[in-house]
Amino acid sequence: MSFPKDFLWGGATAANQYEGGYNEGGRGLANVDVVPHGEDRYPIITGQMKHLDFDEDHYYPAKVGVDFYHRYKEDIALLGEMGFKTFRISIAWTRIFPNGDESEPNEEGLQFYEDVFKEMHKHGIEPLVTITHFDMPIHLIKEYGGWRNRKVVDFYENLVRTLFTRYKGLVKYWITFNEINMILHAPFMGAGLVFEEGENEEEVKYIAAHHELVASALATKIAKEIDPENQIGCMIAAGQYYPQSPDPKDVRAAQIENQGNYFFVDVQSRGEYPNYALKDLERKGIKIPFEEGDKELLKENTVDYISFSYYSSRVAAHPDNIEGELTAGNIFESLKNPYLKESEWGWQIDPLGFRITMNELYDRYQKPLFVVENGLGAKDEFNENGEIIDDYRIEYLQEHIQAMKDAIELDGIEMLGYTTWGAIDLVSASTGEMAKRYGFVYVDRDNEGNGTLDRSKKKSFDWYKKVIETNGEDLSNTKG
Ligand code: BGP
Repeated sequence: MSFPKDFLWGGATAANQYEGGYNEGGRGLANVDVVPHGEDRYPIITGQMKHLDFDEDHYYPAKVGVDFYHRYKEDIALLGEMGFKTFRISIAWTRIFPNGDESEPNEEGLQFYEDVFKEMHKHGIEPLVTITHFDMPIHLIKEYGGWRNRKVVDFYENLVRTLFTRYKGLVKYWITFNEINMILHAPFMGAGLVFEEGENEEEVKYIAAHHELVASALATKIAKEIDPENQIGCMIAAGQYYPQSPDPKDVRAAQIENQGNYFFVDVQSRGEYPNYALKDLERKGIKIPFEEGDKELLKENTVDYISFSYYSSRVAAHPDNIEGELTAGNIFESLKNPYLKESEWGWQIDPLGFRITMNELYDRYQKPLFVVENGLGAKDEFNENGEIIDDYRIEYLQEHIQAMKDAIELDGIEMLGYTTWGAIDLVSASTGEMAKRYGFVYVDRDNEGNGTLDRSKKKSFDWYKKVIETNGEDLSNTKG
């Protein structure tokens, strides 16, 4: 048997794409609420366009998400039926602290998640909780400038202390920041950053990153103080960069890209800034605002496990060597890999790259890995019998689960679990579309917000159920 017997099979979601109920239960407004669907989304999530309020000209998909807020019992029952061992959700910070800087939490928000966690346990599902998934109170952006401001560390501390205290015994697995490296690529989503004209954007991003890294270590410390059973993970958007060719200049370009991502985990898992980053920041004249005690805090409070998302590998080349075109892929830019096929959204598909990425991470940190996002975003259509036969999704998952099995069985990698992205269809983070679906469960809603929000099972529902039942031994699928 390759998968450990307590392997955590499940699925993953995020409040801003899933939960909705944006103005209910005393909730405040968050950065992700005001991110619209459409062509302005990208300049907004990258911090190039300032857009901190709703307006009449845009449609805002996060307001309703797919209404987990009202339908959590139905959803959790469906996941229970599939045999889920774990379910990853994130906390909407604004449900707990509507503005972010209050001293007392909002009881209605705390109660909501308590109900959700209890419902999961009723179905034998262990919660996996992301504390911040592209999510922060808009007030903290308007008043403090987001994570560029050190004060936000104190507000985050207040949030995590509240969560760890209230959910002691209900939640064991935590992730401090979703895809922390996304701060470099989508800084408004990742850290509430909006850039002023002429400012050194890279410097602002690294200052904000330092604050998040300090906050993450602080959360780890508090989590253990409150309950030593707590397990804390860091989380990156992973995907190994390959060199475009064996030209050492391309190999070096790929190494630099990889280090750019691993930087965050190096700090969170090894407990200190790696030398390559210190040197690079120094050359660029970027000063990290270390305060007294930061170094010790980072060193003494490293994470228990390494979690990550994996959708694709990437390709890098030295600027003089670039051949071919860029391809889409989880907000990062990458050169197109001619050896790979791609999804309808141009994300390239590379199951062996998944095994390569797991090996890189495990060799580097030697801590258990937790795959907390993986999956295929695709358009789904009902056939004449009213079914969705999503063999393309099953095929993607089969190949990736097989790669994970190889990593465990043949490479000896320790793995805690695997949660597919968007187990129930939800809003896409990069495009704001509903048409880009990942789920085993279809949700009746379109890109413009029409639809009943009703849930229905896709073919992959029964397939994943069997995968879980056999602990990953039976991945077979009868096509059609
Ligand atoms: C990751 C995010 C998720 C998610 C996923 C798929 O970056 O952590 O929030 O949405 O990617 O991306 P998309 O929704 O753009 O297809």
